[in-house]
Formats: sequence, C-alpha cells, structure tokens
Amino acid sequence: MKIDIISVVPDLLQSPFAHSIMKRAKDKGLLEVNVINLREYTTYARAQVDDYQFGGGAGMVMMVEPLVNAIESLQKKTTYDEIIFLTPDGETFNQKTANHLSLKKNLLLICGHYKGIDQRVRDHFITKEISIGDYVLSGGELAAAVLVDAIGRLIPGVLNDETSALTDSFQDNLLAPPVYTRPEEFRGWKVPEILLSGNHAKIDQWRQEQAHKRTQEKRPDLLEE
Ligand code: 6GU
Repeated sequence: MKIDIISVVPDLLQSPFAHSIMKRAKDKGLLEVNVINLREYTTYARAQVDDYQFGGGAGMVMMVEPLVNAIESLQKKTTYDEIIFLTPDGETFNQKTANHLSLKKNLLLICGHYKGIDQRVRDHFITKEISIGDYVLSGGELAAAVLVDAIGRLIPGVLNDETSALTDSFQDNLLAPPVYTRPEEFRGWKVPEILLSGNHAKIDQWRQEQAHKRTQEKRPDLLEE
C-alpha cells in the first residue's frame, strides 16, 4: 500500500513512521509513506499557501491553487482509491474505517491547517473527510499519523503474529480482555488461575467473558451498535 500525505509541516510526519511496527511495514515493502511539502507547489511569492477568507473573519484559509497543483501533479503518477481530507468536521474515524482503508492500494491524505482549506478543493477532489475525534488539533498532521498507524498495522504481513490484529480492541465491537505476563505472582497479586491451566478452550471462553465484562463496564455503547 502507498500513502501520500500533503502537508505544510512535513517535519511533523517524519518520526511517527520511523519506528516499531510502521518501520517494519516500510522495511518489508508492505507500506510506502511519502510526505509532500505543499509549499513546493505554490506559485505565489514567499511560498505562500494560505490567505485571508472572503467575507472576513478570523483565521487564514489554505488556497485552492497550491492544493490543486499538488494533487494533480501526484495524480499523474498515481491513481488514488481515496483522497482523504483530515478535518474536525469529517466522519469520526474508527476501527471499521481502518479495516476498510487497509484494503486499498493508494491513498492520498491532505492535512488542513488554519481555518481549513478552500471549499472548492473539498467539492472537486476530496472523496472522504475524516476526523479523529471531537476536539480540535492545530493541524491534520497528527490525525494523519493516527490514520497511517491504524491502517498500516492491518496490512497483511505487517504484524508478526497474523492473528493479533483480530484480537485487538474494537474488532467485533468488543474491548480486549486483560493480559498478564511473568511473574505469576507479584506482591501477592496473582495471575488468574485459568490462564496458567493450559486449557485453551477454557482460556478462550474466559477471555470472551472478560471482553464482554470490560466492554459492559467501560463502553456499553459498543454493545448497542
Ligand atoms: Cl482530522 N484535524 C484537526 N485539525 N483537528 C481534529 C481532527 C483533524 N480530528 C479531530 N480534531
């Protein structure tokens, strides 16, 4: 899978993909992430990419021309399955959307800044608008990093243990059950006996029960969906 990201702060997107699972995905050739600096596509003086909004009001708006230049230039090389604008007024990102997007071949992510981007870009190029939650970030970069991480780890072959994404929280609309590792006892706090029993059918059943209990306690809304 290839993910291209258009940003005015490309530096913000260097480190998130340089470690751990994202790094492994790239090293294995399963995920390619390219960060494109929008300022390289402006024809305005001093690499300007934003301007005052028509009609007045506080806050700058990202201009249509640099964005369209960048998108159309990238489209010469790549056919995108989705062109996604990261914005607080988009549909809220969740595991279902991550699963869906992990099956795509090429994605283009556009990070907004300031008051947003000129509506004409949204009307004519954007195929999907995504928010990562009901709060406002200074820009779309951190949201883009969240998307790439959530999507990238679902690409087949990225995780070491192929089944482990299947037992994540939110797959099946359930939170994941508690997990334990050595030692069996610490300060008198014991690991649940069942996990040491070697009875895998019983262990699976216990985990299923715990997942339900945890979801009921912490996120009852998930059980209603
Ligand atoms: Cl995608 N962008 C910004 N700027 N703020 C957000 C967001 C995105 N999702 C939640 N808040």
